[in-house]
Amino acid sequence: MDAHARIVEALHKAGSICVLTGAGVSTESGVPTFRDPQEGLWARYDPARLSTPEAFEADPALVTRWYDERRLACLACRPNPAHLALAKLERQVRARGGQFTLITQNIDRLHHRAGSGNPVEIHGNLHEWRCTKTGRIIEPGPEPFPEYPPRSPFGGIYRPNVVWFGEMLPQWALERGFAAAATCDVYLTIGTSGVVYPAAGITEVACDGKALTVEITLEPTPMSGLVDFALRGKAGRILPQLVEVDAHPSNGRGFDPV
Ligand code: BV8
Repeated sequence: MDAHARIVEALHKAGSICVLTGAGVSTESGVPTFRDPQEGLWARYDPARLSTPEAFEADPALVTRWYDERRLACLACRPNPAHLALAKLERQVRARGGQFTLITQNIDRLHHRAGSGNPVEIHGNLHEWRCTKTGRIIEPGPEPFPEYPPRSPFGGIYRPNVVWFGEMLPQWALERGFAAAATCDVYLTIGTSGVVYPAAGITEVACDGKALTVEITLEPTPMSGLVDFALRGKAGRILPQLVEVDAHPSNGRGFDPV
C-alpha cells in the first residue's frame, strides 16, 4: 500500500488525531510566512526582531503599526483548501465519536474562519489586542487604529495578544498540545519549519509516541527525519486529497507535485 493510501486509511480509522500547523498552511491564502522575503514594511524589518518585547519597548509605534498592518492584511485573506480540509477532517472524526486537536502557531484565525471547532492558538492571535496596564482585551474593527501605539482608556497602550520571542506560551495550551500529541493515533505537522520551540517539541513528543506521524511542507525540516511520512507539496493540494478521497482509494492517485 503506498504512502497516500496508508495515510488515508489511518485517518479514517483514527480514534484521535492531533494536528500542528504553521505559517505554511496560510501561505496559499496570501498570508506571508515568517521566513520568506516580503514586500512593504515586512521587507525592511526582520520579523523575528520585531516579534519581541524588546522591540515593542524600544519602538511601540513601529511594532504596533506592523502588527496592525498584518491584522488588516489577514482580514482580507480567506481560508484556503488546506484550512477547509482540516475543518472537514475534524467533523469526520467527531462524527464517529473520535477526538481531534488542532494546535496552531498561526495568529491569523483562518482556522476559525474555515470552521475548525476549537483551534488552540499557542502563539495567540492578531485580532485580540491587550491593554498593557489592565490586561483587558479588545477586538478592533476592520479599520486601522487611529494612532500608533494605540492608547487604551486606562492609561496604557494596546499590544497584540500574541506570544513574542522570549515570552512564555500559555501553559494550558502547551499542555493540551503535548497531551494530544503523546496519545493520538495520527499526528500531522503541516506548514511549519519546526525550528521554534517549545511548539516544535510537540512534534517530537508525537514522534516518540504511538502515532502514525506525517509532515507536509515544501522543503525538509529538522522534523523530517523523525516522522513516518515526510510529504513535499502544497498543503492546499495534499490535504484535500487525504481528506476527500474514500477510505480505500482505488484511483491510485498519488500526491500532486508542488
Ligand atoms: C519561550 C507569534 C520561554 C508572533 C511567534 C527551547 C525551548 C524553549 C524556547 C526556546 C528554545 N530554543 C530557543 C528558544 C527561544 C525561542 C525560539 O524557539 N527561537 C527559535 C528561533 C530558535 N522560543 C521562544 O522565545 C518562545 N518562548 O519559549 O518562552 C523562554 C523565554 C525566554 C528564553 C527562553 C525560553 C516563544 C516562541 C513564539 C514566538 N512567536 N509567532 C508573530 O507571529 O509575530 S513564532 C512564529 O514563527 C510563528 O508563530 C511560528 O511558530 C514560528 C515559525 O514559523 P513557521 O510557522 O514554522 O513558519 P516558517 O516561515 O518558519 O516555515 C514555513 C514552513 O511552511 C516551511 O517549512 C515551508 O516549507 C512550509 N510551507 C510554505 N508554504 C507551504 C508550506 N507547506 C505546505 N504548503 C504550503 N503552501
